[in-house]
Amino acid sequence: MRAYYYNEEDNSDPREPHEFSPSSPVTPEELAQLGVVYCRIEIENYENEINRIAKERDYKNRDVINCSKEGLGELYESKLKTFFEEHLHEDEEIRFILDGSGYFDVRDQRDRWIRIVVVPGDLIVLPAGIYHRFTLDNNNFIKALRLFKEEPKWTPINRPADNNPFRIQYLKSIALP
Ligand code: KMT
Ligand code: NI
Repeated sequence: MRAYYYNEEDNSDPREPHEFSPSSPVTPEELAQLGVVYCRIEIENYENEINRIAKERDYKNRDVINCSKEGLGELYESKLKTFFEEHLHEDEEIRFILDGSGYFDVRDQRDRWIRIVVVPGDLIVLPAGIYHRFTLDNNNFIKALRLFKEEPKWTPINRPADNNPFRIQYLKSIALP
């Protein structure tokens, strides 16, 4: 995994890297301070490992999303628009990348965007209450396994959601002592 600060001065399409030159990298430790967990799982034999994680965290459901023009059909534009709107969830969000690539952007403690590059074999956990968004990159294709605690639903709550109890709880959880 690679993560870096997102250059907001760059007005190009969100699918462009938006990386500073030179880059302003973000380490896994810095992501962990935001509650963002990341690990690598071998694609060849991912099922066992995913099953273990799902069991450990009590995830009962999953689906596979093919995020591409072919995969989403007439929902392509609207889905991608929704994904890229800054939002939070009241549950953590687990994604395992099976194919293709894309970007998850998360806000840091000072409200700056961090861009996380995801490729096959990457598993990412975004905590409940973190403001984030997702976009495809220039390859316009990602296939990801999505894990859900209960029914395959995940309701995005768009920013501003500063009074949301999960948001408040999240901010408490990342506050320095
Ligand atoms: C999300 O929550 O933004 C998504 O599920 C995006 C597609 S998964 C790569
Ligand atoms: Ni989301």
